[in-house]
Amino acid sequence: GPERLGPCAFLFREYALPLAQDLLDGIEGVSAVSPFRQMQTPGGRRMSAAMTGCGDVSWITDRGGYRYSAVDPETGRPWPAMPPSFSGLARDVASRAGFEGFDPDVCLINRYRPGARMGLHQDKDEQDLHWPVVSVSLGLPAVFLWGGLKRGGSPARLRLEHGDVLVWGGEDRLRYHGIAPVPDGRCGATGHVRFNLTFRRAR
Ligand code: MD5
Ligand code: FE
Repeated sequence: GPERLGPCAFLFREYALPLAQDLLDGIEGVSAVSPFRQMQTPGGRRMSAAMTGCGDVSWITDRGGYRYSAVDPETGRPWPAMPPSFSGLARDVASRAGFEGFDPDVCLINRYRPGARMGLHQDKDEQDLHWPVVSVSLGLPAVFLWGGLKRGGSPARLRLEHGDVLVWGGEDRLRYHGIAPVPDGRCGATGHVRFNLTFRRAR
């Protein structure tokens, strides 16, 4: 069973391992249509993690702010459809964590090369925060930073490895979180790269 990280936060170690090749093939297919890109923050900085996405909408950031968009601004086209292996995994693991009926409409795909990171932030651009976030780690290990509901204090550190899956819901849904700079290494499945799939219900 999962490890409990909080009242409503669960870590399913290696849950996605049997599906890893399907998921990596899905990432390949999505990124062939909507390529990975390093987006700009509203403050004008380039994010070190590169992103793409699939589903009805995906999350974007530019000088105009953070938001969900049905159109990929790089291609001017809708985002690729979510592969069935993606939505099936998200639905199954969410129900194991007690969220029956989770039907994600977005999968944001983050790509971290060595040195890339993600600063502490909350995920709060979604309309209905009672749905959980499901997060799948693939490739190089990374240290997940995991704070409280308010900014400040030193976050807990949790090593995430290839195949690990997290579910954040309920009172843990709005925790500050981030990824420490990814150390260089080599993963048999992905080479020098970490991917993270983040499933959400945005609308
Ligand atoms: C990552 N991505 O590893 C992380 C995993 C993002 C992002 O943070 O926004 O793309 S998602 C971890 C997460 C999601 C929602 C809530 C919490 C953690 N939490 O309450 O700690 O690329
Ligand atoms: Fe986040």
